[in-house]
Amino acid sequence: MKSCITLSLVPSLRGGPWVLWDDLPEGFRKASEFGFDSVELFTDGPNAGHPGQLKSLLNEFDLSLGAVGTGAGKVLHGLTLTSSEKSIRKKAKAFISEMIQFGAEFGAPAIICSMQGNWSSENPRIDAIDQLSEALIELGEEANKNDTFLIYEPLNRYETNLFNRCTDAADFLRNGNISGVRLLADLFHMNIEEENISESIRYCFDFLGHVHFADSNRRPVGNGHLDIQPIAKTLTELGYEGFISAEAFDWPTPDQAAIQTIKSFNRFFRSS
Ligand code: LER
Ligand code: MN
Repeated sequence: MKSCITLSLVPSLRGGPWVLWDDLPEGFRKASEFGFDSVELFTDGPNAGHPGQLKSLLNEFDLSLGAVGTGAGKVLHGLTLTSSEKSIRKKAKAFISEMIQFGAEFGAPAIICSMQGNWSSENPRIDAIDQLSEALIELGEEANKNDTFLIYEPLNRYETNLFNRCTDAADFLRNGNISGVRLLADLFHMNIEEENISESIRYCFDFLGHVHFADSNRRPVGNGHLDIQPIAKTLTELGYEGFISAEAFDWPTPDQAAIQTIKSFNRFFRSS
């Protein structure tokens, strides 16, 4: 398992669940100094810094790129895969496709989170699920062509009404023969929605591609009441080899949040 820390390059989204902020070289320096293996980037589109900068920072600090988030497509540009408007759905797919190619250049998958959208009275659930399925099939193929995969993230009920639980999302991928797509287990969302987080991880393990590491209150792990130990034990027993990525509030400060996260990562995943 590899430790990973989120870095947002979108200052207007301050207050969101990212640990490091705004400054690409400084973010990479800190990730390396605090002992992380990798960085998960949240950008306003398919770019980060000036041309060539990301590649040289990854080399300079010997870090890998864990994933790239696509949420800006929704929060900055209003695009979702289940909009009632066909033209918006088309733009959403094009945006994600560019993000897939951007991440793939650095070996990183793209994450579909808020861009999945919601069903609504104008676009009933049955249609929205079809649109999501069609988009994931198409974008999963695109990811495969780029030697990577796509990540789909179930979100809690306050953020989407499509899939809130990893167990239901695993059934959706399996029954729909959707390939090239893996699931993101975000412990914050799972703490709200799943009956038993460890059992859910076990249930959807064949699809598991990424983990977001946060406590019950979305502060860095160790600052809430989530019982991480059995979850870490399950991931270890199952042989999970992916990223454990801190997507948490920068509480009380970005540096302290990063230090707390790596301390928890080492405690739960590195000590035998
Ligand atoms: C994104 O990974 C996520 O978990 C969402 O809650 C952000 O809106
Ligand atoms: Mn998440």
